[in-house]
This record gives sequence, structure tokens and C-alpha cells, in this order.
Amino acid sequence: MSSDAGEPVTSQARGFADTRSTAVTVRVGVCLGVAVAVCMATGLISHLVQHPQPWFWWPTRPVWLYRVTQGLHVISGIAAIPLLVVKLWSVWPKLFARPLIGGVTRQLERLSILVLVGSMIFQLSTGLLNIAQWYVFGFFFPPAHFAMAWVALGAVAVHIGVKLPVIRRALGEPIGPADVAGGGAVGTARRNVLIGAAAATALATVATAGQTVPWLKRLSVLAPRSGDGPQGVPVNRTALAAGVSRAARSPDYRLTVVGPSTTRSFTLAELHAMPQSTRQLPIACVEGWSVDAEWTGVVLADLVATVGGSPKSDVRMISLEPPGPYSRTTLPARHTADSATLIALQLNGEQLDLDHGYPCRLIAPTRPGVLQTKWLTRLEVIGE
Ligand code: HEM
Ligand SMILES: Nc1nc2c(c(=O)[nH]1)N[C@H]1C(S)=C(S)[C@@H](COP(=O)(O)O)O[C@H]1N2
Ligand SMILES: [Mo]
Repeated sequence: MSSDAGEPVTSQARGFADTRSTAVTVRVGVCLGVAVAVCMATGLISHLVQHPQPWFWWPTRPVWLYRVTQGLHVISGIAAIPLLVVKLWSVWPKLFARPLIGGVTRQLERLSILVLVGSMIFQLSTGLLNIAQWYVFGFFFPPAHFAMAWVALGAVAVHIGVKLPVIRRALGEPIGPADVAGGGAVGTARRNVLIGAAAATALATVATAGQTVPWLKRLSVLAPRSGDGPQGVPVNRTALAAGVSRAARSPDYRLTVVGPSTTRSFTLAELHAMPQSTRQLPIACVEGWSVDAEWTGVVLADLVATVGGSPKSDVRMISLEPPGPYSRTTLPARHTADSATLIALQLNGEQLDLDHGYPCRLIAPTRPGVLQTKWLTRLEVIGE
């Protein structure tokens, strides 16, 4: 909708100023809303997998499920960036319209817009910086991003509620002024903005998707880690950075397995002497990149059985890494029971590289990379 005030003007004269119109804002807004909804749903899944709730059920199949949900999260999040830019551009003069403060209703409306724009810019920029591993912000990313996700969701809901009549009307009207066939020059200009927004979004999507979709890899300038690294798999944290280089290579290395009835310690040779299983499973980082690989090792349920544990037990995975956010994780019973869950000794047909978790690491289906604990030293069977 154009805000034509005063005397009538021709469509040509309305020209460029009118390109920033409700017709454009609403259409871009709908796409942005879809992207945010996908971000929220997939982000919540990632949160719940990492912070399990009694009511939350996360399957172990299909093995690529988390790869898809978190890949979608980052793809739709990056697609939202050009959409937000175009949407802000389309309403720019309105943001500074008089009165800047106004009455109470106007103040409330402007406050809600401030929260909306602020939280969206926060989510998109910190998310992008996080996947680039450029930690310029001084806070721990996941809790801040999680809290702001609710603020953004609330602000989007209020915004849609308030604007619903405008959204309905604008979607029902043609893109250009209705008094001119095809909307005239204004209609063409508006359509060009939408085509530009679509092109920028498509470009951003293709440039990100390669970190999940193998055949797009070479186009993926926004996918920082999608294939480099030893044995064809990227490394977020090396053995050196984790401070485990010496302990991991020590001849005294043992994997200790603590069960309800007994505790056993295995040398690497003893682990190799157990029945081995090979599986094709992806590493799917919370940052969105993922890579398929072939893993060989001992089935976790077999190891648990050697100490009298039930496969229906949670298992605590403890790394050689000094205490920190990645040094201990708890594997839920559903994953322990799945025969695709391995204590891996080999990656893509070779002995596991030191940076991929040598002597052994967890690899379980449809699990966030951050929970695939490397450099294991101790497994504790919990309960049952
Ligand atoms: C409005 C947009 C967005 C919403 C509503 C949103 C929401 C969420 C939520 C709820 C989580 C779960 C946090 C937790 O585990 O506690 C999450 C995780 C994450 N998001 Fe977003 N997000 C958005 C945009 C983005 C963007 C644009 C990126 C990157 C370009 C991004 C990257 C990430 C990453 C890397 C994680 C995993 C954090 C971790 O577990 O370490 N997000 N997001
Ligand atoms: N002990 C330990 N395990 C860890 C990590 C870590 O820093 N320390 N990083 C995790 C993360 S974030 C990912 S994505 C995967 C990556 O495994 P890779 O380095 O073999 O690709 O390992 C996970 N396991
Ligand atoms: Mo990761």
C-alpha cells in the first residue's frame, strides 16, 4: 500500500520513494517469519537434545536427523539476514517518523518494534559470529542465544498480532498501484526489490548449505568447516588445544568401564580384540556443518555388558580432557541400546587421528557433535 497523501500523482511521479511500500514489507516479512519459525523449532530441538526433559523424546533413527535439523537452523538463520535487511530498508523512514515519542499507545508500539529489531539483530549477528568461531562477544553463546530466542519469538508474535489487519489487506492487493495496469513503474520497482531479496536469500542459502549438503560444498563460502581436517573430517578442538596429547599417547592408557557389579579396564589392544562393528554415521556439529564418515569400533552395548550393565542404562562419557564443558557428557539409554552407537577406534578405514579422539571416542547416531565425546578414558553405567 502506498501512503499517497494530498493531490493525485501519476504512477511515474510516485516512482522510487514509493518502492518502500507495505506491499514489499509484508511479502518480505512473511518469508522472514517462516525463517524465524524454522529457526525457533530447530533451535528448541537442539536445546532439548542437549538438556533432556522427561517429556522430550529424541529418537536414534534416522541417523541423520540432527544433521538435518541443525543444518536447517543455520541455513534458515543465514537466509533470514538478507530478508531482515530488506525488511528494515522497506520501513526505514517510518522508524524515524514523527512524533518520535508520541502518546502511550505509540510508545508501546515503538518499544515493541525496538525489542523486535534488537533481538533479531542480536540473534542473527551472534549466531553468525558463533559459527565463524569469532568469539568477540564476552558471554557464553548458547544461554544468551536461547534467552534472546524467546524475546525474539515474543516480539515477532506481538508484531504479527498488531499488524495482522495490514498484512491481510496488503497480501490481498496487487503489488503495484491498482489504478495502473500491472502497477506501472512503481509495481515494476517493487517487484525488482522482491526479486533482489529472493536472489540475495538464495545466494546466502547456497553459500551455507554446502556445510550440510555435500554437492554444494564448493559453493559454500559461508561454510567455514566442511571437509578440511585429518581423515576428511573437520576438527573443532585439537588434542593440543584440549591438553590431551600426552595422556592420549601414553602406553599406560586404559579405558575404564564402571558397571553395577564390576569395573574393568581395557588396553587399546584389548579393545581391538573385541568384536568390531562398522557404521556410516555423520558428525553433525551444533554450528551446522556436518560430514558423513565410516566409523569402526566396539558396540557400546557390548562394552556395557562386560561389566554387567543393562543396555537400557544411561552412560556417562568421561574424557581425558581436563574438566570443562566438553569433558563429560551423558548418553541417554535409548542411544546405549542402539547397536549403531560405537566406541570408535577407526575413522574412514584408518586408526582414529589424535585430533578425532584417539585412542577412542563416542560416535552415536543423530547426536549433536558437541556430545560425541573424544579421548575417552572412563565410561560409567548409570542406574539399572
Ligand atoms: C531468529 C533467529 C534465531 C532463533 C529464534 C534461534 C534460536 C535458537 C535456539 C532456541 C537455540 C538453542 C540454544 C540452546 O541450546 O540453549 C539455538 C542454537 C543455535 N543457533 Fe540459533 N536461532 C536463530 C538464529 C541463528 C543464526 C542466524 C545462527 C547462525 C548463523 C544461529 C546459530 C545457532 C547455533 C550455532 C546454535 C547452537 C548453539 C550450541 O548448542 O552451542 N542461530 N538457536
Ligand atoms: N573431549 C572432547 N570431545 C569433543 C569436543 C571437545 O572439545 N572435547 N568437541 C566436540 C565437538 S563441538 C564436535 S563438533 C565433535 C567434532 O569431532 P571431530 O573433531 O572428530 O570432527 O567432537 C566433539 N567432542
Ligand atoms: Mo561441534
